Amino acid sequence: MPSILAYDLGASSGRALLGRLKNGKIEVEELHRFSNDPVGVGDRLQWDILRLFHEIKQGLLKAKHAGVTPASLAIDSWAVDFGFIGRNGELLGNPYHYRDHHTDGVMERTMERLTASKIFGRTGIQFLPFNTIYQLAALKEADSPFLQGAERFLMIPDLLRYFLTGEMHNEFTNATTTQLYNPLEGRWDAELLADIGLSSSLFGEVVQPGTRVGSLRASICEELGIGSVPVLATAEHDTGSAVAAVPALERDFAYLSCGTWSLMGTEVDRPIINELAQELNFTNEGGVYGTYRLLKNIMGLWILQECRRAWERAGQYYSFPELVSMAEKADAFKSLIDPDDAVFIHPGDMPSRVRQFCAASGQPVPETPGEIVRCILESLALKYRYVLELTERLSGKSFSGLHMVGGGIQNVLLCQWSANAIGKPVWAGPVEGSALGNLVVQWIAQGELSDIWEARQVIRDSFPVTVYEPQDGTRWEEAYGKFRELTGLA
Ligand code: LFR
Repeated sequence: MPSILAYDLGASSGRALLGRLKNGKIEVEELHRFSNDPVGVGDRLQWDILRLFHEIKQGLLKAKHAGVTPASLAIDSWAVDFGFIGRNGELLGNPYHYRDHHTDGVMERTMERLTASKIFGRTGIQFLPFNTIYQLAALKEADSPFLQGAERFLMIPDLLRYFLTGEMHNEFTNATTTQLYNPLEGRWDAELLADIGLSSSLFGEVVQPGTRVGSLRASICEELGIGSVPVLATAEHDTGSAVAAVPALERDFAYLSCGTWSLMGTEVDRPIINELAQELNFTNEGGVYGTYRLLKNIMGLWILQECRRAWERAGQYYSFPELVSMAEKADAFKSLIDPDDAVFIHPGDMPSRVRQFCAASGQPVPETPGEIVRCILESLALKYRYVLELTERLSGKSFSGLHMVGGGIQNVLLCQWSANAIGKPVWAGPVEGSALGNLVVQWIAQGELSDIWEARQVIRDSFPVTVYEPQDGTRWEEAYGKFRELTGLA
């Protein structure tokens, strides 16, 4: 069986995985892993896109050294971010990081001008201050020279694919996250684009996951000394790939894709665009094979990752397992935060922000790293319960448990506490959700797997799922009451 290659780029690290289908099971080999370090230059926080492209080439070289010519490759990454291609076919500037401050206040202004119901009604996408629409509106307001020179708009995987193949296409799952794509009409929303003063000509044909979108340019094959490889579009939004890989057997399942972000929701056949969805600020991101992800972004392990970086800057290095073990020893439910408070979005001194949140809400102030991490993880688990209940209310489904996928499930304390908080079992696995979703979409395109349900069964047969049964119900129930009171979440 030939091998295929999946690149999965997260906000803090990327990896290249080689996948093979053998006797109905998936075998994966991690070829290459690298950090993704955003770089602050002047006032802007930017992605080091050329470094990422370099790492993609390293993945190809490692495949060559392993004696493998992949039958195809595809790339998925975080959503919403983009770059522009100019008249000469070159990238204009580095893509900005979605956590950059240039969008401060832009969402509020745009919502007022266009109205929230128009934006949501035409896109079904939740309001997040860093959505592409607000990033573009911010560039427009700033009269950005990049925008002036732009001929084409490409999102991160589109861009890296373009570097690899020389061909420009916008991929569907990622395009929907811009809040500029109209799923009801099945195209970019020309009216919203006009509202923010952008020409539709920047936005190209939208291709579905599984489409062949070129092959490696001759210059890359020559540089690396390799043969040409077909390049496919997969579910290029990492969350789209992660949900494609949820090893569910039942159609009505709830998932939590757990990484830098926690994305919780359910898969639906058509977008749910109504007043309740808008009021609860749920999203309908495009998925594979006509599905949509009715979900909500929860701030996720970002707060913990950012605390760890702050401690590191202060000269105290803790590994994640160390932090989790310190949290386990700290007192339970001393103080709680709303992880989705706007103070936690931007990079910075996160331990101070957690302390300030607790002080301002009249709670004991967590001091030690163990106390802070405990506060973050308990609060996340409680927020999961809240969002799971909203998902049930909005979708009209009821869930017997929760599938958790992604790197965050290596945090067993979080998995157990999530089960405790929701009072239902958590089924955790696989860890490499996005990369596996990326691979199975390629296999379906090649006819190696018949459809997404066969793919989910094969993933289930190939990777372990750890079951966490809920414990300690009464204490978590009490804590949930306290959490809702404190955060004002009705
Ligand atoms: C997760 C993710 C989320 C998206 C956020 C920003 O990696 O793709 O789905 O809301 O990153 O792009």
